[in-house]
Amino acid sequence: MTKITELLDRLAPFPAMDFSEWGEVEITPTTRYQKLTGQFLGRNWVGIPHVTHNDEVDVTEAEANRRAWNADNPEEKITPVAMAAKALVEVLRQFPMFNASLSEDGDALILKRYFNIGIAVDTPNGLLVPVIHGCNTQTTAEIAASMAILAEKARDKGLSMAEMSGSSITVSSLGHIGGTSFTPIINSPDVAIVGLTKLIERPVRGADDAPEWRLFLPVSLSYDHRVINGADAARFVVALGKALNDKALFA
Ligand code: CAO
Repeated sequence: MTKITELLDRLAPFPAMDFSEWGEVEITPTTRYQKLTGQFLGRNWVGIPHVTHNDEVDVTEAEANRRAWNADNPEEKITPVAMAAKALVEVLRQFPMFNASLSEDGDALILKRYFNIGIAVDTPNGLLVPVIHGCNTQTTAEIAASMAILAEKARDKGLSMAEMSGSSITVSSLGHIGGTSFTPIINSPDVAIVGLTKLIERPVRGADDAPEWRLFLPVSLSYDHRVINGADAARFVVALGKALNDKALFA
């Protein structure tokens, strides 16, 4: 039997390189955040068997609801990411194994009865993940406001450890920039992460075969395959699409 450590020992080492051999270079030190984030991302990528499920959910009604809300409530603007956080509460209720962590020895699954959503925030110093605690007790507009405050704090280096701890699941959104899918790295001890990319409008076959323009949100769900199976991941994303279009999101 071959131990995994022996397999790793047989791999070629990363070479030490002098890039100035090929032309002019500039060397800048990595930030403290980059170092820390790199250590966690590297650990999670190597230590967790990731699978990414890609799908597009029809959010035509959800976006119409959001636009109507924002027009009526300009002081309480709701973004697609806040809607996703609120919709995830409902979906986590339906799929409790996504709101779980594996015990350190892997002998038990800890099912969480709280609904705290982590949000990946892009800051000049690197990636940070503040957590919106108690999303089940907040309206979507309140979640949007909490998210804006935490994202600003993250960018101003003002997040405490408590504000970055205790997530149920994490959302990583590149939707305001672009993309059609990507592989988000699970934010351990979560067992899944929801990646969102840019809304896309495309025609589908409507009544009497007439083309009908619909709006789709691309969703890339990475999950820990030790805990979650592919069929449940596919169902989870379908349920997320349904929850996003539910008018109850604006109650
Ligand atoms: N498709 C199209 N537009 C979208 C969208 C989507 N999926 N998601 C958001 N948008 C729009 C918003 O509606 C908003 O438009 P308006 O200004 O016209 O209203 C605009 O994009 C900007 O939104 P925002 O940035 O204010 O808020 P947000 O909720 O979309 O995102 C946050 C907040 C914190 C998630 C984001 O700022 C961020 O930092 N994202 C990067 C996360 C990241 O780096 N992930 C990668 C991790 S792996 O390296």
